[in-house]
Amino acid sequence: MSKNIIFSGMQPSGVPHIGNYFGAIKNWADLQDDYNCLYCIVDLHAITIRQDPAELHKNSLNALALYIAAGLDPDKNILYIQSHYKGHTELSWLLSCFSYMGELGRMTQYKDKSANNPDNINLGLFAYPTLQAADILLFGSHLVPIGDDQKQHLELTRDIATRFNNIYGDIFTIPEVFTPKTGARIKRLSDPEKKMSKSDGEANYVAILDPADVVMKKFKRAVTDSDTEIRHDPENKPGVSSLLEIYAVATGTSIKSAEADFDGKQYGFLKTTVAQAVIDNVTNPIQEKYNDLIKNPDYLHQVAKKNAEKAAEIGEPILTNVKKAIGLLL
Ligand code: ATP
Ligand code: LTN
Repeated sequence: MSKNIIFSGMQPSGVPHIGNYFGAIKNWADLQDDYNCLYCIVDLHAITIRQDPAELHKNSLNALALYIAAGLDPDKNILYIQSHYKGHTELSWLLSCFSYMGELGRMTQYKDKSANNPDNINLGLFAYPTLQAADILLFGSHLVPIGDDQKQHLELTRDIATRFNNIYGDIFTIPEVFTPKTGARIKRLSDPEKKMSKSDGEANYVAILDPADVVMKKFKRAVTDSDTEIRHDPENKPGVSSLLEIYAVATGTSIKSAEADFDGKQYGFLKTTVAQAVIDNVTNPIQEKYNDLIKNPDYLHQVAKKNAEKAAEIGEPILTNVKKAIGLLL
C-alpha cells in the first residue's frame, strides 16, 4: 500500500525560532518514515509582503540548509522551493476561478496583513489562500501539519476542493489538518501568555541560530512570577509552566518528570537548566550541521533542483487531470 501524502509549507522569512522548531520542523522530521512528505519553502507566498531581493535570495537557500540541519532528510522528504515547480502557480490560477471574493476577504491573515501593510494591499495578498490551496491539492495531500493560525486556510482549501469535485467529479483529495502531539504552542519568554512569533522582534524569541550565550541570556530574562514553587499550572503560573514545557520537549521527557527534576529547586536554576537543554539538544547541534551545509551552496542547489523534479512527478498527473476536467485543450 502506498503511504499517505503529507504537505506543509513555510515562508523563507527570517530565522526560525524554537517555537517553529518544536511546533513544526521537529514533528515533520518524526513523520518522514511513515508518510511521503513534501515540505516546501514558499517563496511565492513570501513576496505578498515586499521583500528585499538579496535577503529573499539568501533566505531561501539558508532555509533549505536549516531544515536539513534540523533533521529533515532531503532524500526521504521532498524538500524544495515553491517557485522551482511551476505547477503551483498554474494550479493557483485555475483554482482562483473557484475561489470566491467573499470567502477570501474573510480570512483573518488577510485582514491582519492588510492592516499591517496599508500601502501594499496587493492581489497576491488577497489570493494567498488560493495559492496555499494549490500547494496542498496539487499533490493529492492527505494530511497538512499546521498550527492553529493556519486552520482557516485549510478549511478554505477543503471548501475549494469540494466545490471543484462537486462540479467535475472526484479530482481532488480532501485534505485533513494534522496537529502535532507536542510543542504546538511555545510561548514568548517575555510574555508567556502569548505565542512566540517571528514578528515580535528578535529579543522576544529564541532563534535556532542564536549563539549559546544569547540563548542563555534570553532564558535568564524569562518572565516567571513572585512565587517560588516550580510546578506546571499554565493558568496561575504561565511563565514557569512554559519553561517546564520547553524543558520537556527539548529533553524528550514528560511534563511530570520535568516537574520532578525541578522539585525544591529555585527559578534561577530552572531558567539556566532549560536554556542549557535547548543549547545542548537543539541550537548547538543544528548550528554545527547548518554551518557545514551553507559552506556548500552547490549541494543545496542540487537538492532543491532534484526535489522540485520529484514534486513535479507527483504534481503533473494531477494537474493534467484538473485541466482535462475543466475542458482545457491538451
Ligand atoms: P509570523 O510571526 O511571521 O507569523 P511565526 O513565527 O508565527 O511567524 P510561521 O512562519 O507563521 O511562524 O509558522 C511556521 C510554522 O511554525 C507553522 O507551522 C506554525 O504553526 C509553527 N509555529 C509558529 N509559532 C509557533 C509557536 N510559538 N509554537 C509552536 N509552533 C509555532
Ligand atoms: N501559510 C503558511 C505557509 C504555507 C503552507 C502551505 C502551510 C504555504 N502553503 C501549504 C501548509 C500547507 C504559513 O504562513 N505558515
